[in-house]
Amino acid sequence: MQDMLWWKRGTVYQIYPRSFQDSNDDGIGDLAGIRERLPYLTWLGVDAIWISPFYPSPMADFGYDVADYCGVDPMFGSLSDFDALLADAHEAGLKVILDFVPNHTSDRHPWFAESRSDRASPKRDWYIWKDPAPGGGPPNNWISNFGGSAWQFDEITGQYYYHAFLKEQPDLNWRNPDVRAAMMDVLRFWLERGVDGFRVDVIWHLIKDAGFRDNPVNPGWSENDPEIGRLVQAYSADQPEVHEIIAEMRAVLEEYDERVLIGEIYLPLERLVAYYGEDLSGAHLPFNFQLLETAWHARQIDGMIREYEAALPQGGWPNWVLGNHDRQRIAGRVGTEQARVAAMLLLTLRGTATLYYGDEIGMQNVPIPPDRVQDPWEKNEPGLGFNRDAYRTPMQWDASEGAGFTTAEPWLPIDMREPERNVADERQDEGSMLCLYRRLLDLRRTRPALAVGAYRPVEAEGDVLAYCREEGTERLLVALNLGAEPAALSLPPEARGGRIVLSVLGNREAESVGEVLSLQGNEAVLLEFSA
Ligand code: TEU
Ligand code: CA
Repeated sequence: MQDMLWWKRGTVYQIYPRSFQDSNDDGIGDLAGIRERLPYLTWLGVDAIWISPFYPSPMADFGYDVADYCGVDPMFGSLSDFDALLADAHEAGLKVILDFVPNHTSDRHPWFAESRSDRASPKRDWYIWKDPAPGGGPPNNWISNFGGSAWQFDEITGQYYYHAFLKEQPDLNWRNPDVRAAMMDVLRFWLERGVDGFRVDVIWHLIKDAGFRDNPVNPGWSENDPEIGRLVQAYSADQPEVHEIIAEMRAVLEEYDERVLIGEIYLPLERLVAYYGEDLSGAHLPFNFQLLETAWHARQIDGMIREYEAALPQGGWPNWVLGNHDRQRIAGRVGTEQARVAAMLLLTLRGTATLYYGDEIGMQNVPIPPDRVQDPWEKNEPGLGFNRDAYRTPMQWDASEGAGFTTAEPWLPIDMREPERNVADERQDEGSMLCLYRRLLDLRRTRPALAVGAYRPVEAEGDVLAYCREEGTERLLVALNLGAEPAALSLPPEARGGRIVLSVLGNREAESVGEVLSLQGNEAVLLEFSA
């Protein structure tokens, strides 16, 4: 197992830096705060941290609008704070993955200032500029992911620029070789500093249709959906030429040893797996968001896992994501009881797992009073239920007023509804979500079948989902009850007489099972049997 690359056997922990730990009492998390909390992460048992953007930024989209790719925003600290964090993380055996945001810059990036200043600017073609449509108006019908036209008219030169997200986030023109070269140098800048890899923001967006054709209308869209869904994104993203760019990024990483390239991709399975690239020249891990997108029913999840496993290219390593800063908290979506089942699912499936900060203590979606809304998407399209602030609230470290996160007014409200839902209290309680996560992470490290073993589906019915994980002579069976009612699994012959290693509800360790494994409502069990 030690021969396996770290990013295959390891677990990634996503940190949203504004909300993890504030070290200087301004109510906003920072790099020094993350550094203080490294001992917690090693205690928990994760292997790598991915830190959402901390670069200099006007924060129109909370750091996903980058004004300098090679610096640190003073709000988060300095480059030397970053170096100190990286050194301590490595010392503690943790890898560090950065968030690379290549699709767009901030409108305050010096490149954009130069580009917009003059049609003859040498950086004009670094962004996507078009004349108004004949007769006026935007050049085509493309919509911004945050609502409204994706085109912004710029008075200075009388043309429109394209922005897939906010107008403060103009898209770079990745067809321009100078843009490519400049961005590859950004990767090298951080690789030289010693970072272990990148999570690449909206990687499937980088290349747009050369002819900028109108996107077709999506007949399935309804008024209560975000406006972006009104059109099918046929020409604005996922274009064949994007794979050359990703291969170029990958080649830069290959100049160094054991670095990882993760791509953020929201696409259907068959499109997603193309991002492994021809002969695996693309992303090592095209993020698999199927657990976020599939309805929480055993038969659907079972089918989805089988399809994903079957769709992987030869040699492509799987991965699973249970939460991120753009999606509802798992404990909010499926409930606190099922969130324990989800923890076992995430950490027993085959492939690299990515865990979102706070999910390990069962953090909830937090209601945000209207006067405290921060998310620009919610401000653009209010009331549709897409306020991402709800999943970005401060980490709950203890039961004190600022939750151990800050002593100042936090940038987003702290969830006070369940005072004992915090790291300090849950560490003391063996039955807590936190102790469950720690136990599962430990099993993943000590059981090769979980970390790197083969996956084999097991037939089950109703609310029960089951599969085996196998490596060498180690044989494990995972049975999860995705319902609230008791259920049973008739074990496949080879697993009969197996012994329970762990139940998410506790109290069944070492129990031996005959032909039928009984499960309480919301119970998930890991069973060991011999080959
Ligand atoms: O998100 C990309 C993306 O597609 C989001 O629009 C996502 O679909 C949406 O938030 C609902 O889940 C990335 C970042 O993760 C996000 O935080 C940024 O706002 C966005 O890119 C722009 O950089
Ligand atoms: Ca701070």
